[in-house]
Amino acid sequence: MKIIAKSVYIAAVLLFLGACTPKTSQSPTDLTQTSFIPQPASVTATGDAYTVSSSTVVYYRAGTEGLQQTAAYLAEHLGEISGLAIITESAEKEPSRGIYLEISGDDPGLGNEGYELNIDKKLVTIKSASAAGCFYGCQTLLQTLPVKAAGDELLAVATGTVRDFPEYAYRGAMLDVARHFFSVEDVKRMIDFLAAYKMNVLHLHLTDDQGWRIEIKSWPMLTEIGGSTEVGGGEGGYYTQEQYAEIVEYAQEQHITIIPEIDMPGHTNAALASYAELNCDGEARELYTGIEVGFSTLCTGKEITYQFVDDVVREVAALIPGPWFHIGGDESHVTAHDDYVYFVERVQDIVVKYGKKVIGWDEIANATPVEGTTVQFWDDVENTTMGVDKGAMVLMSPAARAYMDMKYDPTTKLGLYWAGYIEVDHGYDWDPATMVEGVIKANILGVEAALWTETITNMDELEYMVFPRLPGYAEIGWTAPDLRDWETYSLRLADHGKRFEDLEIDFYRSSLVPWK
Ligand code: TNX
Repeated sequence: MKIIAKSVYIAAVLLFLGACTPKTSQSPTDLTQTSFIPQPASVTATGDAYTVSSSTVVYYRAGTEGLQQTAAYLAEHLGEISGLAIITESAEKEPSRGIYLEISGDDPGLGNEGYELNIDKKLVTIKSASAAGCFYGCQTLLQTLPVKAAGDELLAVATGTVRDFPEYAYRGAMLDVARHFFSVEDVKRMIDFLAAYKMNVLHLHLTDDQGWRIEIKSWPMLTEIGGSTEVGGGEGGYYTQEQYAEIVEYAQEQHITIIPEIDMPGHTNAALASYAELNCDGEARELYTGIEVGFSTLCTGKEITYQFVDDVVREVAALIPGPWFHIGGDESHVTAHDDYVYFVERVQDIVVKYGKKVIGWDEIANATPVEGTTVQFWDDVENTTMGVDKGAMVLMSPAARAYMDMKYDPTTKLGLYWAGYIEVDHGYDWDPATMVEGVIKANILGVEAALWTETITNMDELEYMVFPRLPGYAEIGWTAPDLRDWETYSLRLADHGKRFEDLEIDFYRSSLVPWK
């Protein structure tokens, strides 16, 4: 009886202790077991753990511009994960404990955007030649933690070192806000998705036959009339210049460049409906809410057209700190070839005049590109190699691999399939440097996955098409091809399923991925 009482007592004490001690069951000690996406260049483990606690401070090297914002970003996210109030502080030198960010250019092996993340029992350091690199190091650190901690879960991170740098300078996604309009809040959520996977460009397809989505103060009817509808006849919408600047700033905080696209001379029905004088016959077109392409063109022979383009480029270029301006140029099926070439050559001079570099869909290679031009490969190999022969760089967006509006398989309700079905493995398993014969890595600026929105009407639908393909495109842009293969990637992607759930991302549960 006495013995029984004693063991009950011991059991009670053990139970009590168990309830008071934070759960360490998840405490990882092998950093190489973390499912990082994109896969870093190198990960080594030292077999211990660092713990985020209420006394954790995110320090940043005093006097380094841009780092304070990144430190604040990390502290905010650590706070959200843990429920703790994590503060930031500047430091004159490396502290002995906490998390410390520093810009230091003495590691040439990492390039400008690379970083080294070093995790010790007491101290985590992230060092890079740039604030962007430190930001990527923060994303790597965040991937060692859950998106949301469960209750009193201990936030432990395995110790070791990650040394990492990107394969391509440009790692982007495109969102078509013309066919269906997406709000400022929606675009910000998309920016968060990109940032989590170290992508650094969001290309906004701002104008098309069905809608004009950016306020142009000198041509106000573009949005008043041209922004008033969308595919299917919904009410459309547009960004004021102030809202657009807000998007640009939000992206900049996460080291993402916004590229505006004004698609011309085709895909311009919304403009042609807004201003009669942009049409060769001087008659305004009806607004269009269908999904045909290739039927509209600006009047390339009229001077007013170039005044219009000059005004639009001037106003939009003034809103963006980034170097690129996208002029579209695709599917101008009703513009005569010579008129098309004449138009593109005049427009590129306007873009250069306002201090920006030209990007256009691969058709623009039919013109003689100005220096610094990038052609975006989507479908036509001949156009793309012609662009390279003429000295342009290439942005890789092969429709058959990187169009997120393509259905996953024949049962996918949303999306199109003119470029084929793109299951998650098919979207992942390709190499930009061997995609187009005659286009080698040195010609390639980077990779961009595109979401056209003829059939995508809201954020849930967007998420379903974007996830889980987007992290794959991020990895193609970031990770060297010899460190990538579908087998190991699919296992890492499976681990990210929990992250998607916690972020309330409505994703496609492909049967090819062994979700947990
Ligand atoms: C082709 S890709 C287009 C777009 C469509 C898309 C649909 C490109 C440069 N043009 O206008 O939205 O297909 O997948």
